[in-house]
Amino acid sequence: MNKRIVSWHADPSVPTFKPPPGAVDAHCHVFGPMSQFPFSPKAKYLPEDATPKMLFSLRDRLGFSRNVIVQASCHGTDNAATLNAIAQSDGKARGVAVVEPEINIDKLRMLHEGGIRGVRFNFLKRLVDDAPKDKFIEIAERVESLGWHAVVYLEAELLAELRSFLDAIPVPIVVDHMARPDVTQGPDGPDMRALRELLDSRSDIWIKATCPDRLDPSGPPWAAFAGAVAPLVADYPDRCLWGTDWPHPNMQNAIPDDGKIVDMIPRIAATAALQQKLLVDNPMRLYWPELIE
Ligand code: 0GY
Repeated sequence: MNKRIVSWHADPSVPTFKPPPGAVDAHCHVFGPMSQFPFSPKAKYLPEDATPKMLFSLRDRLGFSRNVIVQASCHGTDNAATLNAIAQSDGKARGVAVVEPEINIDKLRMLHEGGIRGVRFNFLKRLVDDAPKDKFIEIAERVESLGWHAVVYLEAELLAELRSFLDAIPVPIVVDHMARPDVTQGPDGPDMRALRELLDSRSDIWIKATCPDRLDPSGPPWAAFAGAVAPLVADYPDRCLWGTDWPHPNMQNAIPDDGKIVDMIPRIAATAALQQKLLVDNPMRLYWPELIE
């Protein structure tokens, strides 16, 4: 694993869709720069640098105002690259960290000071060596006093097996990429039904309506994704987030054009009211609640 991988588009198009003022890209990452922030020895991929400057320039090109930077698995539990990006953002970025189970409340408070508002629990075997559920619950209990939420990354097949774990999380839960449903099953397929059942079990579970490129094998213009996801956004309008997923880790064989990903938004959130919730009101409630009037 010596060759560094580029997984992002060199020249993304300017989208036709214009996001509402204050729109938040609520799922993106930074990589490195490696010279300053080396990757974890446990990293499962070795990306080229995807720097804060590149991320903020993409934000402006796509017409967004803010970013939520999610700690990527290649940086392990060292959140320095994510914190560095937040610190360079002029207050326009916040983040989600990945932490060691032993982390104490003082270190968590320091992360909070640095702009972190959530902790991520990753269950994807191709990305992490282990996912200790009991430790994750202890972390979730520890972050409750900070007002954080838990971001979980898992696959649809794991929803049933992880249900008692999810039930035991005492803070709001955000499900990355809707738990990766098979969107070719359509809006009423077993994966979407299982996700809806989870959403109906608690009012504080949110989803990211993200990653047409990852989830729709038909490729652009990602018709299966639009067909499966639009009804979900319509039925849970106050609990959906949206993000580019830039720099698209592990998508080097089908690198998406971020402008085209933004142009998906009206196909999953058809009205201005839904777009306002998806892109502004909902992410602000989780990441910048103090700015809500
Ligand atoms: C994503 C998806 C992926 C990678 C990571 O932390 C990560 O490395 O999240 C993936 O490979 O599916 O959300 O960026």
